[in-house]
Amino acid sequence: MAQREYSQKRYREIQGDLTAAGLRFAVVVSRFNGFVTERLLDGALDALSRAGASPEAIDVVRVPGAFEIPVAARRLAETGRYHALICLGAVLRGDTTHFEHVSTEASKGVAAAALGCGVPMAFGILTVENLEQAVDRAGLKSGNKGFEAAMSAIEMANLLQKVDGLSRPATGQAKVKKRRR
Ligand code: INI
Repeated sequence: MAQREYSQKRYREIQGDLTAAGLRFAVVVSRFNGFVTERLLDGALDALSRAGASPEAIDVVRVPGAFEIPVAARRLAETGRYHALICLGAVLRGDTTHFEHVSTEASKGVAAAALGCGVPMAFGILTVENLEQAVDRAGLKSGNKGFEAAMSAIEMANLLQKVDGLSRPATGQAKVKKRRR
């Protein structure tokens, strides 16, 4: 944790490193629009391996569609096995309002699952207008959102490990309820 000087103030900066060695991850990936989600998975696995995660520390879990990602992610997190999860899916707008329901529930569900169990869950679920936009974000023109999601998961896993290691001050303890683990 580096000490930085900024103007007159001194403070301690806490942020997560981008190393995955010694950490365990689950990647939850939906089969729907598999042409796109398999490329997101490739990107996520590339990021994890380049950051030093060992293959034994990565579980890939497949679900039917983006709607099913939150419940699987939550159940996986509750095992206590993983330092972070990476949620990958692709929701493409169609002719009906189905898109809105699936994308809203997937995003709200992942956020609620992460907050509910305190395990970081990176959001790598594309919500796009068409296949071209999806492919662009799955390794073509606009990078690979699976790779980016995995990097976020690595950073958050490291950050929360540091936060969990912070000590309480001897006096003047803040009145907060300790999270149950
Ligand atoms: N699931 C997706 O992952 N992407 C989509 O674009 C999509 N659309 O548009 O229908 C989709 N639907 C399936 C949904 O996620 C569930 O699997 C299904 O409703 C069963 O619960």
